[in-house]
This record gives sequence, C-alpha cells and structure tokens, in this order.
Amino acid sequence: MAAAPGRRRPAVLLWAAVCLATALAVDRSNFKTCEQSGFCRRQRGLQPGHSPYRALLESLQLGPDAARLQLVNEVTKVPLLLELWGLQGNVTRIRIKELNPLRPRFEVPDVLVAEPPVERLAVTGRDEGSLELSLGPAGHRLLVTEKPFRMDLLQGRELLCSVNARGLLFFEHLRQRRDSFSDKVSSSVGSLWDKIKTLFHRDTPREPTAEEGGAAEGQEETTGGTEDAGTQSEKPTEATAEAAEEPGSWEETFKTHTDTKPNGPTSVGLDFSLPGFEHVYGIPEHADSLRLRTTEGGDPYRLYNLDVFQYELYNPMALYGSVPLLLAHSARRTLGIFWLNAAETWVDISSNTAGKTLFGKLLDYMQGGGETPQTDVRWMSESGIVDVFLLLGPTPAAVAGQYAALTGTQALPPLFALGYHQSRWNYNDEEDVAAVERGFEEHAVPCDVLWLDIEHADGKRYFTWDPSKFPRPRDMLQRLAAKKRKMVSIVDPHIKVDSGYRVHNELRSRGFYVKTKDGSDYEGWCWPGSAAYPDFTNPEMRAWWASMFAYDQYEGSTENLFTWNDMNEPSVFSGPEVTMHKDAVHHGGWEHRDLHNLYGLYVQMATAEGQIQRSGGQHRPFVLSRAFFAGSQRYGAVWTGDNAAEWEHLKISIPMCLSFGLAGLSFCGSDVGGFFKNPEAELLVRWYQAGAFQPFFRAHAHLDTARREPWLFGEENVALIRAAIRQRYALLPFWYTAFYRSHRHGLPVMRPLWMEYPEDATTFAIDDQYMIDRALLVHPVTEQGARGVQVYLPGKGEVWYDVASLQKHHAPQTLYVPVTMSSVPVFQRGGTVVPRQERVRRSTECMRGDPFTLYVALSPQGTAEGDLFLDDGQSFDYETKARYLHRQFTFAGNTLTASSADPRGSFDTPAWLERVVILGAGKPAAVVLRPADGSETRLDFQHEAETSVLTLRKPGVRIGDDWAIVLR
Ligand code: NBV
Repeated sequence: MAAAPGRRRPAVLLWAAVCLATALAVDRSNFKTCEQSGFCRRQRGLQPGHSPYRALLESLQLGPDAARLQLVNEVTKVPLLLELWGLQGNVTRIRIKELNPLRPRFEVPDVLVAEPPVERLAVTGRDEGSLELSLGPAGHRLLVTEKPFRMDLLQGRELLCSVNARGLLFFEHLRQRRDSFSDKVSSSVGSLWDKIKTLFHRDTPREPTAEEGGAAEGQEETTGGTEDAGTQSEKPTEATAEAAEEPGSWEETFKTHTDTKPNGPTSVGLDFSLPGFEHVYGIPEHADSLRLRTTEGGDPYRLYNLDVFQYELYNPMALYGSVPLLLAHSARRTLGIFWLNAAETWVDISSNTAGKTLFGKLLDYMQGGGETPQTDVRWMSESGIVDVFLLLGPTPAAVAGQYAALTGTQALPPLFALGYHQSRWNYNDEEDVAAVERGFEEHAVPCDVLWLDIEHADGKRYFTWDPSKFPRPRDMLQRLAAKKRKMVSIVDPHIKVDSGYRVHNELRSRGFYVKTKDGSDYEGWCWPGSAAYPDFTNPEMRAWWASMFAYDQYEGSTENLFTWNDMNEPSVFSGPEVTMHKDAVHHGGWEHRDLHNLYGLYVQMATAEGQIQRSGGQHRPFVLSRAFFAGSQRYGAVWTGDNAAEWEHLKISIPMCLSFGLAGLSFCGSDVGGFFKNPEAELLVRWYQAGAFQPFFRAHAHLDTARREPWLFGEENVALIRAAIRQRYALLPFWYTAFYRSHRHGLPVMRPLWMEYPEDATTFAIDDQYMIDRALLVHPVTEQGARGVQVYLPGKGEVWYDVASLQKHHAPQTLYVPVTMSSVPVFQRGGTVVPRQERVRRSTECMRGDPFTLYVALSPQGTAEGDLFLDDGQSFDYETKARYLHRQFTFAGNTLTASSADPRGSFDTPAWLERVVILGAGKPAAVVLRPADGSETRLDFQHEAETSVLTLRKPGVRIGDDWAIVLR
C-alpha cells in the first residue's frame, strides 16, 4: 500500500485518479528480491554439492515414538539434533534444530490441531555409512546416510523423496555477538567472508581442509548444554561459523529501514528431491498459474504476508497470505511437503525436465537415455527450526486428509455466507445502505449480506460508528434482519493511537500492544494515522479482543453483524515492505521476524472466537481475512485481495483459489468486478458468472471507482447478473454439502481436475476449469468477446451433462462449447446426484425449508449417487447435538433410493422433494414412489426423447425420509 493515509480526500482522490487511469503495476522497489533479503541471499549462495553435514549414526537413540540422532557441521563443529517420526496415516515428520542453542528458537505454536499419533519406528538395517529405519506399517523406510548427510524415503523399492540430496541443508546456529565485532573486525570480515564463500558457495564443491575448518581468531565458543542424543559430537571449535558472516548479518538495511537483528543470522534451509514428479502446486499466496514454475534464473517463490499495492500477475512475489504446503503430483502418486515455519520463507523449484519439449522428452524416452523426471524443492526460512511433514499420499485425497489431520479442516460456514455478498469501499451512510438494499428488492436480485468498509467507523476507530453517517446502526441492522439479511463491518488490527479511544486506552494500559525492541509500544502509520498493533500472539490479548465483540462492548452490533479483518499481514504503511519491523517484540520475547506469517491467522482466530462467545457458544462465526497461514481454514474465509477490473485478473482468480484450496483454504473468492478500476459491463457480467461458481462470492470495489451495483448496467446486464446469482442460490444445497464434506474430510470444495482424475496428465496444467466437489465441472468464460470455449471433459468411459442444455457428452474429449453472454459452461458428471432448491428468494434464510429438486445424472452404467447435508445453517447444534440430516441418494437398477448417510444425525425440517430430474434416462412405462411405509403411488413424469431427460413431478416425500422411486 503506497497510499498516503490520513490525508484528506482530495489527495486520496488525486492519487486514486492517477492509479486508476494507468495500467496497474506494483512498485517493485518497495519489496525485497531474494538478493536484497540477507538470509535468502546467503542461503541461495550455497550451491548444490557436498553437504558439510555428517550424521553421527552412533548417536542414534530410538525412543518409543521418535528416532533422534545428531548431525554435525564438519566445518563449524556445531551439532544439530535430527528427530524423525513416522506418524499414523502415512506422514513422516523430520525436525532439525540445534542441539545446544544459545537461546530457544521459535517453534510454531497453534497451527497443528493435535500431536499426531505416532507409529513405532525400528532399525531395519545398518552398515558403516548408513542406517535404515522402518516408519510404520505402510512399508515406508528411511535410509539415513552418514556422510555427507542425506536421507532417502522409500516405499518398497520406490524412492519417494530424498532430503539434503543436493547438500543444501544450511542451518545458521545462534551465536554471540561480540560487541567489538562490528567495530574492530568489520573491515576484515568482508575478505574473510569472501574466503569462506569460496569454501561453501561455489559450483564445484570439495571437502574443506582441516585448516579451513580450523581456528579463526577471536570467536566465541557455543555454550554447552545437555546433549540428550549422545555426546559424540565434537565441541564447536573456536572457529564457529561467526567467521562466515557476511557483512549485514547483524544488521540489515532496506530502503530507509534498518533491521537491527539482535540475534544475528538465524536462517534455516533444506532441499527435497522428488523423483518421478514434474508437477508441483500449492504454497499460496501467489498471483500465478496453479502449476508452479521452476525458479531458476529468477526469484524463488516468496512466502511473507505483505500488503502489495496493485499486485502483478504471473510472478512469485509474496502476497497477503502464506501456506508453506507444496504438493507434488504425478499420474502415479501425490505427495506433500509441509514446512512448518512462520518466518519469511522462500521456495526454489528446479526440475530436470524444465524447458524440455514434449518431443525432447519422448526422444529421451525412446533412446532410453532420459533421466527420470525430477523436481527439486528448496525451502529457506529466516528463523525458527526445520520442521517438515512429508505427506505421503498416495492419492490427492489422501494428501488433503493428511494435511487436514495436522492443521484442521475448513470451518463449516453459516449458510448465509455462501450466498451473495455486496460490498464496496464504502457504502456511505445508513441511507445509502437502505437504497442499495432496496435496489436488490426492486430488481429481484438475491443478496444475503451488505458490507461496510473502513469509512463506516468513527475516524477509523474500529468497533465504533461514524456518528454522522451511521447514527443508528442497530436500527439499520434490524431493518436488514427483517429482510433476513446480514451485514459485515470491517475491524482492522491497526488501532488508532488516541487517548480518547477506549479500545486504544485498554490495549495500552493492559500492555497488549506489540513492542519495539526497546520495550515501548510499537507504533506505525496506517489508515487512522498513528496506529499501534495489538499483540495477537498473546493469548490474553486474544481473549480480550474476543470479548470486544460482546454486544455491550461493540456498541450498535447485533446478531446479524459479522466481521472482516483486513490489513492483518499486518500492514504498516511506514514499515519496511509496508509491514512490521522484524525486530519488534511479541509476547514471550519472540521477534516479529520469527512469527510474521502467523499474525493474520491469530487476528482471524481471535475475531472468530469473539463472535462465538457473543452468542454464548451457540452460533458459527463468519470472518473474512486477508492474511492467512496454515490452519486459517479453521477460522473462516479468505479472498485474493486487491485485484483489478481486468480480464487477466478474472482469469487468475481460478488458479489462485484452486491453490488456496489445495492448501486447505476452501472458502476462497476474489473481488467480483475487480477492486481497482472500472469494469466494462461485459467483464462485470462474466465476473459474476465466474464468481457464482467460486466458494466465496462477493462483489467489491475501490473507493474511487464508479458505483457498480448490478442494476446500474441496464436491463440486459442486470438480467444476466440476476441469472448468475440465482444459479448460485439454486445450487446452495450442493455448495453447503460440499462445504460439509470439506469440513469433515479436508477436501477442497473447489478443486483442480487432477484431484478427481489423478492419472490423467491432460488435467495437470489446467488453469481455466475446475471441479466443485466431485460432481460439477466449471469452465467460466474469461475471454473478452468470447464466442466459445474449449472444455476438457475427463474420464475414460464417462459422460457429462451440460447443465444448461442437459445434453450428454462422452469423455474424454475437448468439447467446443459455443457461448453467448448468458452462458456459463458447467457440466454435471455422469454418476452423480446434485441437490438444488429452485425456488430462489431474496436470501438464503428465506429459502430455509423450501422444497428440493434432485438432478440425477446417470453414468453409462445407469447409476448415480450423491448426498445432501442439512441443518439449521447457523448453529453448532450439528456438532454438539447431532441436529443435522445427511442424506444419501443412490440410483441403481432403475431405482432411486434415499437413505441416511449418517444415522447419528437427525433434524426436523418441513422441506420436501418437489422434483427429480434424471439425465440420460430412457422412457419408463411407469414411475412408482415407495415411501418407507411400504405403500406405492404412481408419479407423473415427462420424458424428453431428444435429450433423454426424465422429469418426475411432485414426489412430495419429506427430504429427511427414506423412500424409493422405481422406473418401470
Ligand atoms: O479498507 C479499504 C481497502 C479494502 O476495501 C480492500 O478490500 C482491502 O484489500 N483496504 C484493502 C485498504 C486499502 C486498499 C487500497
């Protein structure tokens, strides 16, 4: 965010006019490249080659759960502790930390949902230079090689993953800074550094000589400690790696900001080789293709939560959120690497097939000389420890489940949150809100939620209302509630430093703000002017924050008011890279550097907790967050931040949300219409059509864009937008059920085709279409002036039904689908049942209890199955009181049966079945309904011979009952 905050409107307008008129371009100079980030430069400077690390095999201690052994850097003599776990469900955990750290190093809290149960490890082989461990019943074995240290993970004879095979383990141990160090030796350090660099950072590696590994003058000894994994390692010599310090290791300057780095260099890095894999995905958030690219010759992908003003597309720069989970996929298996580290992180990706044409690969193969394709991944983090989970799949769904078992699943959203959201920066006042709401009524466009951005608060003092614009918030909220609509207000984490502001006074007096390195409250510049930042890493502070959402604390708030957490990277306009100084200090004395990427997660966590508490633990929260980390899925929704009204931004919303989903964040959306700039009608309509098929569906716009409520674009366009939104509402039962599945099992709601068709290589690099759950394939129109789209329908021997024409198509094939402005190419997979509610009303709440229609799409074998999850849509009763219905629909042998998918749940609903549409059916002589009481009734039906669509009218059974419908 390069805007000058706090200035009056004219300046903002001028700035906005300038940036809205010109093409968007990020100011790259505000953000570091790897070369400008000291630790990334140091890590990356280490070339592949022989690792200086040796595994002390004789130090092995095999506990009931973990194996522990020492690694030693043969040059610095600093010992590390390697810990290995085989976790239940095909996961291997590898942890590397210092054996005797000078101070504790940060280990990420609050992300893992539970300590995963462990498998028993056993030593299954040993020779002079290596050791073999079995990791549990799945037949996984880990080969630990002594020198240079490396590990190879095998299943049977198949090598799945090698660790440190390229020798890039680089662990900067904690060290003492000598006061005089910088003064006296700084000049000589440069040359010493050069010398050391030639030792470790060169293309042709060699073993360091004894002399090179020997003494250098005036270095500290690493302090001793308990050596619980054996004591074989040599004491660090006087020549610890202090000698190998690049200038700037204890202080680093970027633009006008100096990072004091009181702990010196602390980074960690490690490489993973993935034989057999050519496709890797994940590590959001980047505005890039779903399939990650190799980073050779450019910057690594960066994970560092940042407020990047006017982000550019197709590059590896950091954005607002980070999930350090990378997935590798091949036709044979899927594997995940979860690097649990919350510090600034960079990820390098290289591949031995990058740049080779298909023909080149084929030639290799025919000549028999081709190497196995391999992808190498290198992780580099500024501090913390190495803590890695290898998720061994073998299927995409298994990896999703393994990751969910570690970090939790998507919170089940309240149903209203799956409806349509109308936002802009800003709805100006209560009259404006009322007028917008009236617009939805008058134009019969469904809408669940109206949003208020930062201007609603009194001088950007969150938890308050501007008294002149929003004098009666409760009344406003009640008017919305009367129409069964909700509101979301923004609550950002930067708190105005103002002694007349209660929130600030309490935070200050309770000592809840993040501190500077000198112990005073950390202050920065943000929307309200001078602002301080609550320390969300402090559990007491989070409890206090949560209490602020009580109805008597957040004055004017009501049950139908929910929350939006923006700027929680955190964004600090006056800070380095528009964020907090790394040497700021958090609860427990941790530096901001250690936990930066966690801050946003904690903000959303505390806010969600506040909403739960205000309802006495009854109601599910809804919180949208811009920043996130692994585990954020447990707290609500995320979106892709400040995009622009450009076709390319519409396009990239698909791979971005897919990548969020792969990393567990199912509830993702992008600003419909684009945040910056003004969309032309065609783009806006296409964006609504695409957004209606993305999990979080919200239109939003910048303060200085033209108003763009759907009815402002003429009759024809409002009709198109209305149709798109209505389609969304009709499919809400399907969406809700998909979210329930995601909540239970961790599968993304919006998923790449390869998750459903893991063996079909054609799907591996598709960015413009995707699946919702397992039944719908969506290929939104994202090209200007499109006349048609090419849709790839996967699945050998499968069939798909166009949901608009109900026409059947055989797969696999690439189908040309002609489109008009009303087309949204969506296909239902043969073999599935999709529940709908086709009496669309003004909001989701109005549709509660409405009847259902089932779309039964038959497979070539004449079968189909699907399900429906139903509860009150808002409380935790489904969990605490088993108040839900989970119905199963199965079509086989010309009979559609409804049964319980989960007999534990029960829920009373008047909803009934008003229609069944069977796609791909022949004409029956009669259709008979058999309810559970054993009676039989004939049903009216209609059969379209041309499309093979059979419509059964008014079965009339209750949706929660068991029944069968027989086609005779
Ligand atoms: O709160 C104002 C905006 C908000 O509308 C947007 O959605 C956020 O991503 N916010 C960023 C701060 C200013 C952006 C220029």
